[in-house]
Amino acid sequence: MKISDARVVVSSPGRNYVTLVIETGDGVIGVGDATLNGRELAVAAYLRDHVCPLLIDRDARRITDTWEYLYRGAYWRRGPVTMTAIAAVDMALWDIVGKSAGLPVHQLLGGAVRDGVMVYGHASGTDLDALEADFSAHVDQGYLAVRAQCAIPGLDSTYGVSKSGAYEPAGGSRPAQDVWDTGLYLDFAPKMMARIRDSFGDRVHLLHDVHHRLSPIEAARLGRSLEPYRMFWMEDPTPAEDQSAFKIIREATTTPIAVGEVFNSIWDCQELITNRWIDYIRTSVTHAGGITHLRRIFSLAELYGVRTGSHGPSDLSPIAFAAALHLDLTVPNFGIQEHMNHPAGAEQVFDTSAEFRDGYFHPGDEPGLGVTFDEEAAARFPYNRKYLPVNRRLDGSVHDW
Ligand code: CS2
Ligand code: MG
Repeated sequence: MKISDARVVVSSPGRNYVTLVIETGDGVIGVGDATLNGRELAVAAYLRDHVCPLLIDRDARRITDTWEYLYRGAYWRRGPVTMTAIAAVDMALWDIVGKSAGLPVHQLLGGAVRDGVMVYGHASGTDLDALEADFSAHVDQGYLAVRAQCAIPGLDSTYGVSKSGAYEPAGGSRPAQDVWDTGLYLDFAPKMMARIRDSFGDRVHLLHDVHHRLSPIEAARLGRSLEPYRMFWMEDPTPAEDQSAFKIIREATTTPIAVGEVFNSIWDCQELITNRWIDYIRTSVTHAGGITHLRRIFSLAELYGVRTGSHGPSDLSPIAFAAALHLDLTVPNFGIQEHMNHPAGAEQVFDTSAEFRDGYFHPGDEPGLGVTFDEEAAARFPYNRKYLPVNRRLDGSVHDW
């Protein structure tokens, strides 16, 4: 089953996506997501100029060998661009092998250990009333778990909150400028969770994303202040690369911790997992080397009682979401899967067999990943450079966004 073609499609159906299409000589087509929000063209060039030529005439069934070849053969390894490129190849090869075997990828991965994949949705609001209404709408849609984010009184803009319509962080031909103040946030965050628990009780899993913004001791304080609200997790409390910082947080609070969406390899999270400093690992199928590498991360996590909580925002394509669901269905230490609706227009390019029912997703039993990518339709949505915001403190200095 030789690879005869590998092509990169950069398109913007509702938002920018990078898709890798791999075709075999006998006409089997596999697709992979290569989207890196705000830096899409870096991955497209890495794939187009350096990886795709190496794929031609390789056996599409040698998924692990291809992964090793692209990871070790580049010499320069790890990092978001490299690992997103490798991930796209990996997803596409699993898709091809599934299609040629007539099996959904979850059956190639050992089969389902659960009937469905519990997901969490994103509720947000410009104030507590609006947050409560959006949270209620998600509960009404059947979500068993919902993330809560709210504008911080006194700050003009806050991560995770849209002033109109669906939240999309990447916007503008230059980075938007958000403003941040840790004191205002730390005072307000417990009020957010109190409002949700007062209105919905403990029956809905409650999650919150701190988005890398606190120092370790501030994160310890936040975790303590949220303990009365039985959080499912607090996410990215402090910049993830400072792994030893999590020891400080862990020793101060029982609020569960989720980290990993910015990680690209098992080595990025090895210390966090083996020290049990986190409860959920958030690495994504697109940014952490694909199904092949994510399986390894999840297996390491299983040894230490860490569960999965894969990143699944709208800036990963429906291909990535489907690949995540296939893996989620089959790992024993599954925790939860993030779900955001993809923007209007994406359905004209991506057609997925994944279905939502009563709080759970299932990828379906179509051969491969179960996602069809329409290249002709994609050509109707040209790339449109967008940047993620830059965050500045009240004194004007740059802070983590
Ligand atoms: C966020 C992401 O969903 C999340 O947990 O951290 O949406 C993140 O802000 C985006 O993926 C950045 O592109
Ligand atoms: Mg996050």
